[in-house]
Amino acid sequence: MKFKLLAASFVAAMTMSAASQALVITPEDDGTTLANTILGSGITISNVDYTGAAGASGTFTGGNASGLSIDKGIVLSSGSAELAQGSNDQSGATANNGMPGYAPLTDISGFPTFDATVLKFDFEFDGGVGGDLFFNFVFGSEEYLEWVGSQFNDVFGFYVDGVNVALTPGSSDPITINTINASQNSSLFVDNTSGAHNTQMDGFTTTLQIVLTGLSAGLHTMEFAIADAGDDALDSWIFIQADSFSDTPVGVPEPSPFLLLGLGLLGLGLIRRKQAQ
Ligand SMILES: [Ca+2]
Ligand SMILES: [Ca+2]
Ligand SMILES: [Ca+2]
Repeated sequence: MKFKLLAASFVAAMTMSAASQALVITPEDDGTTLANTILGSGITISNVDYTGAAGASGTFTGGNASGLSIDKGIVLSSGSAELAQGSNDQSGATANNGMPGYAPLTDISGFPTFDATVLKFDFEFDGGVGGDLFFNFVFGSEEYLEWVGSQFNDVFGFYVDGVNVALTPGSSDPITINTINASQNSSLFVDNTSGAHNTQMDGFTTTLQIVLTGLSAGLHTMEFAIADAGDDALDSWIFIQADSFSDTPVGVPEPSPFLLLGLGLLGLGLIRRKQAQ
């Protein structure tokens, strides 16, 4: 009898282990819950506003086991959040949500956008002072690799005070499937065509870190937005690390800090130009 119980426990443990070795996504469309999940130290948020189709966003765990190098956090998509779960058994997983696009993302993509999901809030540094802003993310898409270079240029933007700070490291290019892929900025790209990683995404970026230094005291606006481009099919996702939206860097990821610092400086330069206008 005792042996049987042990055996049953062993099977249960094995099952739990298998389940934990993959990305697990729980749908969530409450903007405050989403925002609080990524909120880290030194920052207070308010005025949360979320727009998205049912099931377009969620929280996630098990990212590391699926090759994301971000283990938990939130996911926003241009289709179904849960579809990013593995395995990679389709080349074009899709949810057509019938949602409108988003003009700022259309500007970035260069093509009409559809199925936009937008999370926005105000933030300020604690203590009534200025500070630095950091957060970590991964972008992935079913548009990889077939539709790279086409009008299906799925896109996202991270707008701080109205300026997109999600730029391809070392450049002023936005991050889209046309700017980070197997042939451009390939050191920042993970090709999952083979299904080696337990996620439906055909390709995704390495973990990238946003670095914005020297933000002023007082209220700032933050906006995370993602959309399909060209048509409403073939989902894309952004994964933002839990507790990483902070005044101090969390878990400094690859690639090298040098590239990431360049990203931050470019973003700051854009903000300065905007404020000077
Ligand atoms: Ca869609
Ligand atoms: Ca796939
Ligand atoms: Ca798409």
